[in-house]
Amino acid sequence: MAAGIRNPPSVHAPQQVLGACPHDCPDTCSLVTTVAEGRAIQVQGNPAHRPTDGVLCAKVARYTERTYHPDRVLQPLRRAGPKGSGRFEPVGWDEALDDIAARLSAIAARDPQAILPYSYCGTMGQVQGEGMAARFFFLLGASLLDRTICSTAGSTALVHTLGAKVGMKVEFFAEAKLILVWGSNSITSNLHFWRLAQEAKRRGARLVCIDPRRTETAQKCHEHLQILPGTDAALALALMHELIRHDWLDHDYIARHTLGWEALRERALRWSPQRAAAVCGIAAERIEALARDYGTIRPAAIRLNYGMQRVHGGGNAARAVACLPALVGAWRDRAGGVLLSSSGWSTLDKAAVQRPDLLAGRTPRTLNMVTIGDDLQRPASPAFGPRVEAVVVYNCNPVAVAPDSAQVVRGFAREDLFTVVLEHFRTDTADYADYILPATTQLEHWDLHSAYGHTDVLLNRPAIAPLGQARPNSQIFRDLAARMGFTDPCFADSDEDLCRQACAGRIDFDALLQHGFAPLPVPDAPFADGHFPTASGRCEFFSAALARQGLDGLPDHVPNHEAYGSSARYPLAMISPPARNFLNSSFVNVDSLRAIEREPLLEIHPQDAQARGIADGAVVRVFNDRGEYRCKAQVCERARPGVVNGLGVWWRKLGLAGTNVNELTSQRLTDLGAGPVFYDCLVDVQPA
Ligand SMILES: Nc1nc2c(c(=O)[nH]1)N[C@H]1C(S)=C(S)[C@@H](COP(=O)(O)OP(=O)(O)OC[C@H]3O[C@@H](n4cnc5c(=O)[nH]c(N)nc54)[C@H](O)[C@@H]3O)O[C@H]1N2
Ligand SMILES: Nc1nc2c(c(=O)[nH]1)N[C@H]1C(S)=C(S)[C@@H](COP(=O)(O)OP(=O)(O)OC[C@H]3O[C@@H](n4cnc5c(=O)[nH]c(N)nc54)[C@H](O)[C@@H]3O)O[C@H]1N2
Ligand code: SF4
Ligand SMILES: [Mo]
Repeated sequence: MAAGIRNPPSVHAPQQVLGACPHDCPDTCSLVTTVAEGRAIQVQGNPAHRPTDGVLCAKVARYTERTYHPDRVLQPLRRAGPKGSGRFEPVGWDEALDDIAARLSAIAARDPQAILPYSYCGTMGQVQGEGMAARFFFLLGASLLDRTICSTAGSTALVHTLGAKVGMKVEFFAEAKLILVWGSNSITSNLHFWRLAQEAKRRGARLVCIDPRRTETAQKCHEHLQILPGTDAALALALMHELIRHDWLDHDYIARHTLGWEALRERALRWSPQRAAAVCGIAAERIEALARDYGTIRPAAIRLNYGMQRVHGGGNAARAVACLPALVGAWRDRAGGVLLSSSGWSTLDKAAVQRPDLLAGRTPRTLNMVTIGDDLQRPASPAFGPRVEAVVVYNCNPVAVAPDSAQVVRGFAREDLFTVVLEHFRTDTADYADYILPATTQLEHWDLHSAYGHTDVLLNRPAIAPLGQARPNSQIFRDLAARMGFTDPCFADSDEDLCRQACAGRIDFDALLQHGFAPLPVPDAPFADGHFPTASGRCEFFSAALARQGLDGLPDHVPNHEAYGSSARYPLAMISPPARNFLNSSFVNVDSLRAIEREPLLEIHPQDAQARGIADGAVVRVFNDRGEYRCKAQVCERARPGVVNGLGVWWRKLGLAGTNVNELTSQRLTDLGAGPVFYDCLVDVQPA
């Protein structure tokens, strides 16, 4: 039994254990796991938790299938073939940890910045995410990782407009009369919001979806504006143009609670619906009609989601959309405003858990996780610092999910790179490891969660003992710390201690122990009277902070790096949003879920397919200068003409020819937040 786990659950009496879904999903569901004879037999949604409402998505409803999967890595493995061959031999924990600690210590003696932690949100937990791991890498003085791979364009935009990653309380969407579902396939990736939107619809609300793909969500809305990828700012500015022209503005709210109105007004007046229509690839009348809805229906709520910020201008686009509610005074109503993320409401004490003070004044370099492909291949230089000699990967599968896979693979294939991967499975990334260390799943460890799509904190208690020799991430870092001679007492804290430290003086831990969740203190209509958490206290249409960085202080349309158009080098724009039954690259190896998705698909409009002689169901070659990807064509009107949808994110080794859609995506960055541009990518397609 790992030292970090106290109160191991009884292995005899059948019982129900309260937990939290660990996945990178806005819904952060409260879980009830039924355990009999020490075995988890069912994972269900907690009916007592309002945001969960007793319902789980299809993926996590099958959590036991993932936990007891025959392919779980249940003992440490050491590489026994060339990098990437996937050949491994079992090794004891002590031998593995001794060797890893010795190798890392030797590198650290030269320069600890040559060691790079690489992690993301395989679990969103405060403890098994950047908990003990953060303590370990801060004390070591390793390179810092800028965790940008998902949301930094949009979150930086929110910070520079509303002041923080905050917005409407999700439950009040049920009371809205107009809901814009903007860059979100909610049925797939935000199911519990969608249930609220359905409730609003039953009460007469109008639903409008803004998405280049005709998703299952778009089909169920009253209107669908099928814009070209990366054109949302043009649309938002044209909506402002119409709000101004028809005087559908809340002048009192604008005067008292916003900053930079005159300048924004001037900018917006340059964006007639006709001009925006040409950029967005839709009819101007559709923009005028949407402006009329937004200017005249109360309360009006916008569920903005991260799908619209994975393009060059993603930050500006999110800023433009985040300005809209202030213009019409939508914030006055608790069912009005915008929600992209609620994570900024969290009061959890992250510093107590992560202990950045262990850096003790050192300022290691920071590497952006989006450019891992190039960075692993960079030689030492004064600008870059030391060559990366070791990578410790946890909660992440970069070989599958990071852009420009050919470069990522070349980096991880370096024979002189020492790679340790903490994992549940032999993922595409684990195949490149020198050591794979078996990690516990959410059913086997303690953790604490806040959410980015609602405003509760959840506690996850272990429901079962760790399977095989698996250990929690936290314990693996404790074990390494001990072997590397780290004597700081913080490495003796148990996982439950870490949960309590994050809550101390902020969240009632006894309530968490008893109910599994507790609410954060968030007002119902947080900006009804302004009081935005910006420097000015106002909604900042004009951001002095951005202007000081030499950037545009106002939101504008920033065209894609690889903009769709007749002069472009490749003729089709490709987006790669998630397949419904996978969560990023998680669950791709769960047979019952993969059976639903069948094989990697590229949706292509009949017109584009016909022009290329592509039949429905044919295997196609999708390509650009970065690489080539084979998958099956689905000729359908989910794709608009000129745009193909390559559903993600498959494991390369479970695809048709050993690659996935990220073979085609680029390592370029967004305008704000240095995020990835997965949906800013030109390709062509041919029958294979
Ligand atoms: N089932 C499932 N659920 C998930 C995930 C998953 O992989 N599978 N992933 C989780 C994670 S990590 C995240 S970050 C969230 C992501 O969830 P969302 O933030 O909703 O993002 P996506 O699903 O990537 O994209 C949402 C929609 O944006 C559309 N889109 C693409 N480009 C543009 C554009 O330029 N403009 C506009 N307006 N729309 C665009 C896509 O077609 C897609 O339908 O979901 C989480 N939930
Ligand atoms: N083309 C394209 N690429 C994308 C996206 C896209 O829409 N299109 N989406 C992007 C987005 S939004 C995101 S957030 C990233 C996500 O990318 P990742 O953060 O890599 O997410 P996953 O692919 O789910 O991989 C998480 C891994 O963590 C492991 N894991 C889970 N829990 C634990 C644990 O407790 N301990 C350990 N050691 N391991 C654990 C899982 O087994 C899984 O292999 O992908 C990005 N990549
Ligand atoms: S993935 Fe999302 S919807 Fe599914 S159980 Fe987890 S939090 Fe809930
Ligand atoms: Mo994400």
